[in-house]
Amino acid sequence: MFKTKALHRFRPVDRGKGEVVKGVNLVLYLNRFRVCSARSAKRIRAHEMAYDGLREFVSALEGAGELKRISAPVSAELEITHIVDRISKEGGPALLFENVKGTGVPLLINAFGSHRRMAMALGVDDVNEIGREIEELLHLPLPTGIVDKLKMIPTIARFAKFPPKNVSHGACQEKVMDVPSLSFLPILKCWPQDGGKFITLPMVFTKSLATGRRNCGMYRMHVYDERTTGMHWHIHHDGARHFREYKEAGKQMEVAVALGGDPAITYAATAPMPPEVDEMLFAGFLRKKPVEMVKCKTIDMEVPADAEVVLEGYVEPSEERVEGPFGDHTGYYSLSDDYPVFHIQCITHRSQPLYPATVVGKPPMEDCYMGKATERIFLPLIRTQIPELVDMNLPLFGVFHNYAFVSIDKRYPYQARKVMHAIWGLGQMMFTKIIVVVDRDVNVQDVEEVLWRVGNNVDPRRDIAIVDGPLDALDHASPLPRTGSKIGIDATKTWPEEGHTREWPDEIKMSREIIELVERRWSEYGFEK
Ligand SMILES: Cc1cc2nc3c(=O)[nH]c(=O)nc-3n(C[C@H](O)[C@H](O)[C@H](O)COP(=O)(O)O)c2cc1C
Ligand SMILES: [Mn+2]
Repeated sequence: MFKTKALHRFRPVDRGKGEVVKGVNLVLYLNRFRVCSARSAKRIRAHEMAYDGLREFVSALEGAGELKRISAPVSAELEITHIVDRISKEGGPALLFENVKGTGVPLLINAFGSHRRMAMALGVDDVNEIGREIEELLHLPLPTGIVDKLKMIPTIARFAKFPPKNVSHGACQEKVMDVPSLSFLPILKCWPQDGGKFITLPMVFTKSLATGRRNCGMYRMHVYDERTTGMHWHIHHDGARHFREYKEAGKQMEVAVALGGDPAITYAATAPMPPEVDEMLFAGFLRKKPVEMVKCKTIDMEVPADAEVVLEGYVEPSEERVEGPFGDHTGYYSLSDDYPVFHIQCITHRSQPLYPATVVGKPPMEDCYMGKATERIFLPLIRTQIPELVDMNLPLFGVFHNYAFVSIDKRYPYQARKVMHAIWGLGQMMFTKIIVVVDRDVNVQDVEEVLWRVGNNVDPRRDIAIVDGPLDALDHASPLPRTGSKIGIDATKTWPEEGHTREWPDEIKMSREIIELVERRWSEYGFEK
């Protein structure tokens, strides 16, 4: 009945037994790394996964038949978008546009745009490997006494290899522009009604005024002129949180933007890390090698040394400008709104830079695969908060925040409700507009199966929870920006304790003996095996 979908590749990660550490905070969990049993130590990936910059990744893609070079001249206005859109919908390769009209800089796009390329970007065969590794680390026993704590030291030392490392030189600073100008880059105007050109794969670096801690988030940048862009950090994100500190203090805020580098670093900028956890630490963990950071030329900020291009500048505490509209990953234009403004005072770059970009639009596009990697990598961390969670599917068409299909090991009445509320209280999962909860044996990666269960198992009045709360800034249906309602659908088997006193029928299943008998006799009936 249920078709096999590409998503089937994402099978649930086997759940280990043992103690689950509380807290999604990566630093906490890195710091709590406990006694590492010899068995687990062996299973932790030991080889290096790091790419020495974006070019090495391009070579790897090319070697794997995952890259197409396009030498025909193309325009950065709309034309590239439509090519990439067609290629994305066909499940095609990464594209390297070598001749973008008006600039001498080649443009790399769709480099993350498949499950395979996403895995390659993180140096694994399958992103589930990273999920499993985190799962194992989380299930190492917690230290109980002083001896156990001492035993942890070698484990911590092992992770100490991965924090970012400051270096004095970086390829990203081979050239310093005399007069900074964005005009040398093939920046895209993505969709017809876009408010202008947008930098679409930027790693935006900021520091907290209060703690000095670094953040790196991916926030698209509307180009106003050669030296000025928008700074589209949504209010729920860490860049905006840092900005509020500067705004309250009435201080100018230094910001650096890096483009390119090891794709694991770019991915880390998109990952929903808890506040105050350095994405560069996470990138180091992913690539099994510290991220090398180099100090900016004009501001007190460090950026990945292997980046292609770095923009250095500042954001004024009270300046705002209209940002957008922008054809967004929801498949709709996100409405224009007032956002802070980024002033570029210095640009450094490699001597022959490569410009990384993406186009978002109606799914599936490149960002969907980044989202899917996040789903797999963060599942074990989410389980530390929601231990009954068996599997989770954030379907591509759900654009990260519209839908979550989750299966749970239900052990008490109303547990599905508890899970919904836990999801709505969990970091960026709080934006999930529609949550469907099913029992543990349901394959949430099969959307048809989920909808089949919903149809059969739900009594709408009883099984639906509607709550008010924060929503993603991109939600255009909510009555107020960033605020509206969310729905949870409990499609688990309803128990008598939940008010269902009628009998609940069993699902139809054939007995094992008959299945085996028919299997044995299949060719005898005249069917092909
Ligand atoms: C291609 C792409 C574009 C994105 N654009 C934005 C954006 O313009 N503004 C924003 O706030 N988040 C954007 N995001 C999401 C954030 O990067 C993501 O939520 C990240 O976890 C934020 O990091 P932070 O929690 O450190 O702020 C984008 C993500 C991707 C993959
Ligand atoms: Mn962050």
